[in-house]
Amino acid sequence: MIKCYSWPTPNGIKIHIMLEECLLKYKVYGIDITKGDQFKKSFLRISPNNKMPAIVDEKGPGNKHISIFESGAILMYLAEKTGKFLPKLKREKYKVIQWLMFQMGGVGPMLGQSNFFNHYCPEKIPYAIKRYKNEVGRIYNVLDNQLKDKKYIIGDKYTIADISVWPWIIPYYQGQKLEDYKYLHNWYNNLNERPAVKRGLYILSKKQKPGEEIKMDKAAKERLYGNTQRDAGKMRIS
Ligand SMILES: N[C@@H](CCC(=O)N[C@@H](CS)C(=O)NCC(=O)O)C(=O)O
Repeated sequence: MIKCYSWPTPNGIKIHIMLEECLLKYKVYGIDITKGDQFKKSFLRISPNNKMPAIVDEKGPGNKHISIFESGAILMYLAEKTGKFLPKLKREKYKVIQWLMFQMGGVGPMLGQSNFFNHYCPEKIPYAIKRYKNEVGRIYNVLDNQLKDKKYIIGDKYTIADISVWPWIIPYYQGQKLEDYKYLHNWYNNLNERPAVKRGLYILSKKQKPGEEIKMDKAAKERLYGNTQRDAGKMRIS
């Protein structure tokens, strides 16, 4: 049994989709990041970065318990555990890994900042909004180019690269007109039809609807963007 500690944001949704695609046995525990669940000691023990998602696999390598944080690492782990969505041949495998890293180091952080300055920042800072809108536009163009004449990001195989990027393109998170990016748009719609993607999107959706702005009061904003966030990095866990 895999325990998945998560919340329905793009980084959480990736893992929900992967668990469904692999038909794994799992249980989801909601980590409500607006309420501060990510700072609880029990969670920091498995995710010292105070961010969800994280997983615990009771049957990890050597049939021993393992915990993993960082959604890219979790996707790689689940892919290797099941032998799905990550090719074995090195040349193909590294094609997937480079796009997965592009998602982790580019798509996620840049779209995340764009969302912050557009939706959650208490001040409207035009320069920051424009800077991230341009960066998101650049990333969309990179993906659109890559997907030209391809069904999936690396070609004809659906992989964890697709699974990692897809939830970030859900309307609202993008702040762009998806129709302006023909190939990315087609790819998005194509994946949206996958039954496991539909099931993955449903997970925890009663608590937070995917694609909708996260409701945050003043205390939640302080936890996520204020001194609580900075000081969380210092929390010692034993
Ligand atoms: N690089 C991390 C990012 C995870 C992340 O940013 N999670 C956010 C929600 S999408 C979170 O847990 N935020 C809580 C906090 O910042 O305290 C991953 O991909 O797993």
